[in-house]
Amino acid sequence: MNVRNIVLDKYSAKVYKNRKEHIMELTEETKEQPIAANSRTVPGIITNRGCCYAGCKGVVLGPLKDVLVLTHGPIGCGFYSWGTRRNKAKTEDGRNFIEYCFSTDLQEPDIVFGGEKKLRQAIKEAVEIFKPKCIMICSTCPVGLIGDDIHAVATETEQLYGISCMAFSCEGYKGVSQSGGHHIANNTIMKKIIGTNDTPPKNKYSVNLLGEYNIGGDGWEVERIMKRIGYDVISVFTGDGSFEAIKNSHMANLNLVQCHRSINYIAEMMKTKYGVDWIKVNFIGIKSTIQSLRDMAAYFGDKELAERTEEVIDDELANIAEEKEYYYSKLKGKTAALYVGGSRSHHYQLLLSDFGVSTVLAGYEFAHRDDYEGREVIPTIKEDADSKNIEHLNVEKDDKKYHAYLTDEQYEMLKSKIPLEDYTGMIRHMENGSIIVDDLNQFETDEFLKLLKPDIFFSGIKDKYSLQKSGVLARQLHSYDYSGPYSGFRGSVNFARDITMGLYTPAWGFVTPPWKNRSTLKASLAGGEE
Ligand code: CFM
Ligand code: HCA
Repeated sequence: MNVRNIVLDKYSAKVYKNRKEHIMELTEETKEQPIAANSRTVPGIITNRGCCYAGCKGVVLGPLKDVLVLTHGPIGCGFYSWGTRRNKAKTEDGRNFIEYCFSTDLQEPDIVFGGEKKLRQAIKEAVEIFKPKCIMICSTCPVGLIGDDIHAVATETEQLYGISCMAFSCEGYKGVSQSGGHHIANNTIMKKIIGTNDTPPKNKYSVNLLGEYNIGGDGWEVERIMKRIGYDVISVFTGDGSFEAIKNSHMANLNLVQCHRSINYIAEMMKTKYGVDWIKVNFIGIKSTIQSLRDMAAYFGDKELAERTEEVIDDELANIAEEKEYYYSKLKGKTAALYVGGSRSHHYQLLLSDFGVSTVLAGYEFAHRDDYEGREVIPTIKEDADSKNIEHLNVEKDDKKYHAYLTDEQYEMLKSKIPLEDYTGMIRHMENGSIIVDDLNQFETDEFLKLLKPDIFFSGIKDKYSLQKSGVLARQLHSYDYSGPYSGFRGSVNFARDITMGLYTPAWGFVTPPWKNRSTLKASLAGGEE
């Protein structure tokens, strides 16, 4: 029996029927088959997924440093999304709200009698104390259930205080994961922010970096390289990003999409409305970074830019050459399992392969089929009640602000050479014999661990400790275990250093958990005997 079936066989018939569609053992044949994704977790299964509010407030909006993001809900939602994602930001013009946790702290009486009064009061306090230019109100589950009209309060706030205020109905239960929240955030950023300021870029190599959240300083490392080459980075969505910069983002000539899962909606809508082309980039991994920089140069089609790109690549490579070789010698032949949100499990496999590490299992928490199978499958994805529940914005061409950098002929010519409006799915880069799992759960993690025995398991905070207790090295690919940056050239050797340290200090393998050599349950008989 293959590894996939050994794990699936332990399920009841009902769960088996559901989970078999989400797990794939790669062969020439299965490679072409669809994988089930972006659907509800079976109730009762311990999933690692988060909620819609996490995707909207935590992921996309949270990093905007000049925006006061106000959680309308009980305090736990705001508190547990406070600072945990490590999206770093430098203060500009004296405003940086990302270290704060703003919440209306709803209590039972507010749930019974309505929370709008409290929301208005919180906004009043926030305006008086912090004087923000923009407030974003994010609602959590109970707010949706009691029906507070956060959108009306946002309109009222704009009139009353003369600032921008936007409301996001991103109640946790909406959709099946964080993914719905990304979409909700994208829609309002598109509707209300992009295109509201028209300051011209400094040069024609003007770009926005989309889907880069500056975790552990990744975005800064990418910007450093791009600035060395001569690009004008107009805005970043949204790591170390700002409301002010995003207003102007439609003025750029090219959108670079790092995490397509969380931001592809904006990339598509900006192309339709403003004519800004987008390409898929990946600054995780040495080969991937080089390829992305070359694709960018090819897009602009300028000899000088292409030469400068090669100069910078050579110099950056020379700076890491010695370390790269050393870590390659340490890591070559090791195996890894990766389980992260919606794009890193793919990106990091490419970085691992730079150091000779192969992947035995990879999965996503909330990816859609295109993230696994490639963008071309989008027209074949069936909508369901949950996906229909998230608004799909239809934007139209803005005749005044539309600007296309390429002619139609240039576009067609480049389309076959660089990933213009395209990304390949993760499966395309994986070897036969490896396992792909959508919405991996605790039971499957334990089972696959025993069968595949990877040297290292990359995932998140929820499963990290159980992995370590099984004697396996675990590294968090969300927070980087408080290290980083891992992007670009320098980042790749930081990453290799961290996993080399872990692999050559196999502390977890030496620990015998208490349940292995003594009973952890104690009870006494009625007579007092143990
Ligand atoms: Fe994109 Fe992200 Fe990810 Fe994501 Fe996330 Fe994240 Fe992630 Mo955690 S935006 S999909 S919703 S790359 S927060 S920075 S690490 S699950 S793989
Ligand atoms: C989120 C945020 C998260 C959680 C990380 C983890 C992050 O999904 O709400 O589970 O370890 O990167 O901070 O993905």
